[in-house]
Amino acid sequence: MSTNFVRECHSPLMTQEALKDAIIYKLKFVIGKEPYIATQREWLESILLAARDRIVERWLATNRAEYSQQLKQVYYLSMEFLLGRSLSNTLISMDMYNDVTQVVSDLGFDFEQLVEQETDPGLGNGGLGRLAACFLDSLATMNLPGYGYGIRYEYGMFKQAIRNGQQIEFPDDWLAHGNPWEFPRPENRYQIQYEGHVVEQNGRYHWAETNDIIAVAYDQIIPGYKTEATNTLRLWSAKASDEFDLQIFNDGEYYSAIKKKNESENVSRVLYPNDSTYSGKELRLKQEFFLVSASIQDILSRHWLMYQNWDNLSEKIAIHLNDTHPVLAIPELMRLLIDKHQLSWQKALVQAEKIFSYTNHTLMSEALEAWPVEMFRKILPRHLQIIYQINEAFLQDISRKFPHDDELLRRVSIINEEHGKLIRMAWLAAIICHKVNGVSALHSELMTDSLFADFARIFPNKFCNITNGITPRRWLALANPDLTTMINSYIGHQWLIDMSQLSELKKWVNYPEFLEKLQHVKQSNKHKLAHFIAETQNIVINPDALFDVQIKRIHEYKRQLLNLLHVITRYNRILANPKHNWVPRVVIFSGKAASSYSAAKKIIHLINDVATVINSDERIGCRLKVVFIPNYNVSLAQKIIPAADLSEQISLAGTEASGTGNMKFALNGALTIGTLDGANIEIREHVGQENIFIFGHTIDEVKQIKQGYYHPRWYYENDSELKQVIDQIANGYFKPEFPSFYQDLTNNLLYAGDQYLLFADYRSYIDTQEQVDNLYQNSLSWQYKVANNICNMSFFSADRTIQTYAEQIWHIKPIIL
Ligand code: 26V
Repeated sequence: MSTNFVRECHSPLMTQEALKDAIIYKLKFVIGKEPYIATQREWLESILLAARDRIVERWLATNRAEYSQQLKQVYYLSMEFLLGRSLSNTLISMDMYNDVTQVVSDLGFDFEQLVEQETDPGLGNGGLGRLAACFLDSLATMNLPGYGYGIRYEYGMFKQAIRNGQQIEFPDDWLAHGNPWEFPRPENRYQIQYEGHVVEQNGRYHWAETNDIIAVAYDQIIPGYKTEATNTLRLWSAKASDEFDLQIFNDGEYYSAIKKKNESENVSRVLYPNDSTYSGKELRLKQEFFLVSASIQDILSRHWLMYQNWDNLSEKIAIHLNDTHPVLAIPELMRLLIDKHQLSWQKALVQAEKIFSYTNHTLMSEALEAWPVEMFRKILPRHLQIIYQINEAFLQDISRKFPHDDELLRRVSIINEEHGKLIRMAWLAAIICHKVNGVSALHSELMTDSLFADFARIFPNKFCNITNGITPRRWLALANPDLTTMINSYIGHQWLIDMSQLSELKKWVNYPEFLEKLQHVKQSNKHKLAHFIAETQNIVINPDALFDVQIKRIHEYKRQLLNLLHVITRYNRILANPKHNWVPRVVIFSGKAASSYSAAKKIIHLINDVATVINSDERIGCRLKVVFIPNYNVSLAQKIIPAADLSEQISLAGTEASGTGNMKFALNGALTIGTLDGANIEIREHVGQENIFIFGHTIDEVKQIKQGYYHPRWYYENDSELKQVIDQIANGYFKPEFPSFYQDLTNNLLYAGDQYLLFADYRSYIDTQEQVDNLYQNSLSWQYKVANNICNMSFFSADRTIQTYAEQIWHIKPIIL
């Protein structure tokens, strides 16, 4: 990894006195409160606005530099951004953290307590949204010119609570107290058209009589770490179009006008969950078009302002599509260039092919977006024409290159004729984008072997792999200050912008003193988490126990249920052999189930029922505890990950595209127990196979099992421990008041095919967990492996990931500041 962006921050620091004045000024003149009656939240807001002022200078300077240097820009289009809280991140970026902590304490507050009041905007479902946020952080930190574009959902990811073991959902009204980080841009607004019809006149097309909505921009500053460079995340909010409201007002129908206005503003009302399937949901299609139409209009208008020329468009902009959700950007760019700016079809097509690139984040067929043609025609009639025209030209080309292969034509057509005519969005992306990448080595390989096999043959140079990464700023410096301080004391602090320097720690891994320090940091983080769990969950856990953690969305393929089978097995073993010297464990779960995903919800329910039985069984004592921490989000991840000893990454091989939690845990000194899936494989390569616990069937074995006859019952009948666990779940051991409650879960495993092969991987998982226990008993050997994980994590920095995108896909260069 090159270190060309390593530098110190030269901006003059504010004195603590001036900082204090600035905060009090904000409290008085922006919030409008006297210090002695202000609430904690009002103080927080004042601090945050004072911090924001400091970063605005850099923002304006970066924008000026970008404008004058006329560099190529990347635009990252994503339906999700999971930024997490911003205050601490902004402060470490500007090297103001310690000063602010001091000033806040002089004012009589505990900074750590105060920052807990900041809202954590949940504008994403999980890995895909968090990846987008890590990418923005790396882009800014590396001085790369980029914008994020997304939607300013009024309600983000729902808030989860657990009542009687069950998940219940509450709306996430994250804007209730306003959002001090955003800059509303009421003058940056675009008309978003829907429906209507297409009129042809002299070979030109006009989209007429449409129902329109206005998109209004809200900007947020994305600070780069210890650099003057900042970037912008622009989120769009829907506003009713003034004209059509006025018309109805004039007819004297006040209430119906208001109703219409509210309905059209629904487009940015709420984040869609990634549950069953998107297709068929008109509002989702409208939402996706809302994002791309506003963004593309904005990009084109900025380009025109700077260059008054369309010929250099692809030299000056790259647009990246985060999954298929923003793929409508392709026909929207074509439409605007052809219908509005009078480019020829061919010129517009050539530009689009150079401008767009796309990342695939899942191979699961349920998650692949396909829109019914008739619905599409109603909402976006002009875009349907454009997609048809792209498809026809493409199919003609293919039939020339691969004559007499009707099967191939049928397979690669954007229009899937088999299931009542569906538009396959991933096909449109694969045809037009000049690069398509997967997110881990295995995923990218499977992508070109399966989903895109035909396209990989047609376009041999299009497909590539860029393994995901995470930002060490949030996931180490912010989340784990004690480990950060310890690392700094050995190798200085430049590793935070050049993670390859972590390998310098290798010198120390054989020194017991180093390993003991690591253990000490972990222990202190575990105490903090134990404290948090005691306070919020009313469960007392033993901080000396092994903390075994699985936190991520609840999904059958991620196999939280397999984890639970181990928990119950362990429980049975302790009961059967109470005198044995058991290694105490705390098994921690956290994660949300999509609200309509009943199997996932039932898994949450079972985790909680198992926790209730085990935690209150006096025969077990502190040797085993099970905790489900509700309302998983970025802030909670920052608390839990630094305290983990064991990271559960146990998806069925071939199902988890990459995973990024796996990287966060390893960087924070947890050992991984995992399958050979997603980025786990590359983590094993980097940390060494002796420093990770791998179990389960490989992708090739999984394929073989799935091709033949898989008999989950056989495992059940031939493994007495597995049989006991399944019988307990099925017979109501964990729900005596409703004994048959979990039979659908067990029937699904026993009789409905056990789709994710829990039974096939059970035994090797249990045996590997035993190895985990054995190692944990020797603290130095354990910490030695921990140390080897930490110092070999440099590859998993999002800076490396972004550097690769910048060089291989976007062809962008840093701003000179
Ligand atoms: C997943 C599913 C699962 C089946 C039901 C419908 C459905 C709809 C959407 C999704 C999410 C797809 C995209 C996604 O979030 N993928 C995640 O991307 C992360 C960043 O690349 C990666 O680390 C995760 O492995 C991958 O699941």
